[in-house]
Amino acid sequence: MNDPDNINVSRRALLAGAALAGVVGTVLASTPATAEDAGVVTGPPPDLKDLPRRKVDLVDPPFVHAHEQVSTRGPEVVEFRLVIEEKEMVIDEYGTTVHAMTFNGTVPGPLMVVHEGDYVELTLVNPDTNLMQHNIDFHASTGALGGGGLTLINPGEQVKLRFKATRPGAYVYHCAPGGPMIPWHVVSGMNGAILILPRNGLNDGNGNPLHYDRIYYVGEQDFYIPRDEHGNFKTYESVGDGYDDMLRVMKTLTPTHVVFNGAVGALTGEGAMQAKVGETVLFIHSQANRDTRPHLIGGHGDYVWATGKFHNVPDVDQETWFIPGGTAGAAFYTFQQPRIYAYVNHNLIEAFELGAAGHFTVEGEWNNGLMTSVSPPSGA
Ligand SMILES: [Cu+2]
Repeated sequence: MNDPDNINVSRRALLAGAALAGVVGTVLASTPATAEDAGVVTGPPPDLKDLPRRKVDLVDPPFVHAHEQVSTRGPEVVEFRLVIEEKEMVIDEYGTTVHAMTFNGTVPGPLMVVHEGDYVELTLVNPDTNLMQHNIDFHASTGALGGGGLTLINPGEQVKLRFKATRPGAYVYHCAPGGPMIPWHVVSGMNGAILILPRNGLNDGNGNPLHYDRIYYVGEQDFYIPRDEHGNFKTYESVGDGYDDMLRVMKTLTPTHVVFNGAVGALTGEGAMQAKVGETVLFIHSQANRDTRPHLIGGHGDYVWATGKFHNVPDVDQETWFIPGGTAGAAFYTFQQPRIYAYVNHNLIEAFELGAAGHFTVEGEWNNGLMTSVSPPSGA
């Protein structure tokens, strides 16, 4: 559908502004067109017909689609499809709602996994049931605002972007449609992550391979829900109606909710992550907007790439690690004791008052050598 020699994104961005002006006129009027600023015109795409192609069906976080850790294939073109879904979502136990903007209907969007040297080929779909213009910026990619300058689409449009995965690591992707639209879309849920594994898998920095038994993707999300004059959270007819109020809350830099995977408690109870004693888990943790500091209560980070980039030697024996806003981190841990672990943002106010906490349920035998109750609580 696109002639890559002649992508005139600026004209399309202007048309989009006109088309949507009746719905969210004040919003778009204040929005510089990112794609227009990019002025991107690409040349003919490279001939990749000799590379194998593989289509991947994405799954909802915290789960991750099946993938090889050590690649048994050469570089390939890996095809993904993301459908943008604007939808009302409940984000806490009190029924507070947000008109979320999502990739594939989840907050965060799904984790994609490829290997270094692969080509990521994404079809991005903006169904005509949506109201807003969207795009995607891959921090893992190079050029054109991370692809944002080539992917701005109106409701009823789709676009296909291909980029080469040159740097191994975990990276954020997010919507970035220009100006104040960027933080608004991101804090309304429109972010996710991609994991680019080294072709021969992870290692400890000394060349010793690291293999995981399970992988979980935790996407941390800050929400800024406006309140009415009585202090109750407000609801709105449509996504655009809440914009002005939400922007005021956003500018306080004080989120009303900081949650894992879209809602307070999403990763607890039925949603708790699972493991067995002796199993190794790779946690991918992204925060597209704010700093965070993951901590596993009762466990550690055996190997941690806090900023998620695998050309760096991992830190070992970590208690808490720091992930700057706009980054996806990776941590690797082998469970040694059973029962419940809490996985939190160790700003404990954010964890226990705003929602940034999940659980691990771990099965297996208790190791008294590591911990034992010498004398249970009793009268002093
Ligand atoms: Cu968007």
